[in-house]
Amino acid sequence: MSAFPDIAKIAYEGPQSKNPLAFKHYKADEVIEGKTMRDHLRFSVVYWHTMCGNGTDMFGWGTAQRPWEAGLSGLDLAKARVPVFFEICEKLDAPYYAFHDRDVAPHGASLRESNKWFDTIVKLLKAQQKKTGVKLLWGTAQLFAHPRYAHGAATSCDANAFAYAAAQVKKALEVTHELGGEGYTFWGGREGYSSLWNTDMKRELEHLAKFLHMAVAYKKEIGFKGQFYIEPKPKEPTKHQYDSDAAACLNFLREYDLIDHLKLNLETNHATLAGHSMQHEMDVAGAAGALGSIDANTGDLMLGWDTDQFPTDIYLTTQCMLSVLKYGGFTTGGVNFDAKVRRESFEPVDLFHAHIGGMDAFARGLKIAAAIRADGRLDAFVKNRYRTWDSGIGADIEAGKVGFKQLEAHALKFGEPKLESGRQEFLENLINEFI
Ligand code: XUL
Ligand code: CO
Repeated sequence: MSAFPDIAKIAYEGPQSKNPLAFKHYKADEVIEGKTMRDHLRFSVVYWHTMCGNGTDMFGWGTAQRPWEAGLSGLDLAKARVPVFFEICEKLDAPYYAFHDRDVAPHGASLRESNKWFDTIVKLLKAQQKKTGVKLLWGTAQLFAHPRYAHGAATSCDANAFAYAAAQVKKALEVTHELGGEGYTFWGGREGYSSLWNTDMKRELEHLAKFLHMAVAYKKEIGFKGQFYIEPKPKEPTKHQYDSDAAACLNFLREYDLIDHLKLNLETNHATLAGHSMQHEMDVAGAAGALGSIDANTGDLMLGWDTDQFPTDIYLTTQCMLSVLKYGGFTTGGVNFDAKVRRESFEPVDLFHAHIGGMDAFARGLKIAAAIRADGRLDAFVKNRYRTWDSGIGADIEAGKVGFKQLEAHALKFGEPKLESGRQEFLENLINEFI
């Protein structure tokens, strides 16, 4: 039985199409820089927003119309959502999905009951994966909604909460492995503080590192080969999240000897909350060899919180895809739509409009990024800007051949450096030639 009898599989109709339920730019089999769009973009649909989001906000009830949920609750509701979710992925031709343990199955009265319900749903997920060919990009554990995590999970002041969280991650890792997941994400929803008056920050960070080392050990023990990711976010829900941005995460991973075990899963709205552009975050991660995956969404710059909107800004998707191509493309990661439809967009069809728009925006970003690279002027400009480092004194500095004394001698002889324009506006205009 179809939940969307009026919606056919979304087809590519090209830029001239006026059909809102067609792709204008995402042509899965089109080859760009030697790889299909499908393989470059590795689109993924999230369970939490797509199936569980109901439009609730701080000021109002849910608005979403979800006919497949009528009269259902608990495990029955969880069961009913599974085929609907996969119908959406299949109709969108999205090759991947992502979930938290407690989105797909409800919280039980005990850990044992939660695990039992989770197992029931995992069987259904597995069957649907087989039927539709949709694969798991990454799994994760929800360690932030339940009151037991009010003070944190891996950074809780209570060792028993830490243990409970470990048990949840253990199970989520087993399930992700069982479902052939290509990765596993850690987002520390409550790993931070609201007040330093009651917080031993050093001890909490050490605990977080211990927790991740235990996860690395358990991953090895069960033979899970997927990639671990840590997802930076600066605030919301806590005042200060320990994993605040890409640089803070990398510093944490290096300090605690975890750098070889985790890459970053970067999210656009988290980047902007941190006061960075997504391009900045991607470059920080990419330079460290840690660009793993992206949670593709966008914030509203008029609002100061994580609005998780679908990305439609071509400028943004171009920047994202330029970074992805620059750092060699996704391997285990992908473009994961951690995004939700607006509270006012409450009809089921809005879920399709949203994902189609995001996929088309990224397809355009990919095509534009490839065109900018093929054109070569941007790269040539940057290369030329650094030319004094390619030979002579610059090359000697980079090679570690000279120190302050030789540089003083050079400066005395060379005299005043000749200033050249950075040409920002020229380059912004150049980029706009391609948009
Ligand atoms: C929260 C967020 C999470 C993570 C997974 O802002 O982005 O949904 O992506 O826990
Ligand atoms: Co996210």
